[in-house]
Amino acid sequence: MSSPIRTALRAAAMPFNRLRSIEERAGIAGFSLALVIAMSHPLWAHGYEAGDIEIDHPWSRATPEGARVAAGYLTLRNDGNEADRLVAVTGEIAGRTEIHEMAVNEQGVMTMRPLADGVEIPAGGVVELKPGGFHIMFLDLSEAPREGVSFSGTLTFQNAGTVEVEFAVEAIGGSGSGSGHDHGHGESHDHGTHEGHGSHGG
Ligand SMILES: [Cu+2]
Repeated sequence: MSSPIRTALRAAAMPFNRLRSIEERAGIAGFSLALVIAMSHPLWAHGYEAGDIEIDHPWSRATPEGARVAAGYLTLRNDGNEADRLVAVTGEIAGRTEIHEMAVNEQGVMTMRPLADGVEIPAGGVVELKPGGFHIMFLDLSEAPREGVSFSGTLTFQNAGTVEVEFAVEAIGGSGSGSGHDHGHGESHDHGTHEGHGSHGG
């Protein structure tokens, strides 16, 4: 008797109720996993792909009255074997868009600067664009981002090319969690410094 046949016979002899219990266990595990994922993401979390780059939850914040700029955030994961770069972004509400880095300078002041070469996403790495760090800056706004009204845009990667995305818009003070609450990690800095862009935004 060859071994594949013996394996098949052994499988056939497996009691039915044991098979069922394995199925049930897998089902419960799958359900639990789905529940954990559902609980850790807001219902409207969304993702995109461009080549080896996974893009998670592009979002922006509603702006205070009269603001001339808005920020954009998202998470980038590089599943490839080569580094890539986010080199350009567009947003339908913005005349132009820059990629910025926010950091505390030697004087202890929060500043931001445009990154001419964009942001690198190392092979196998994850880069978060988030309040207080790397972010997208929408300038020359034709329209203010409004809470609950997403706007479309594009992301261009050096290797992975261009992909269309939707930026979900949270409340003023939103943190990207979808809860609409500011959890108080000093994000008010963003608003203050971003306002400064208005002077050279027109
Ligand atoms: Cu900025």
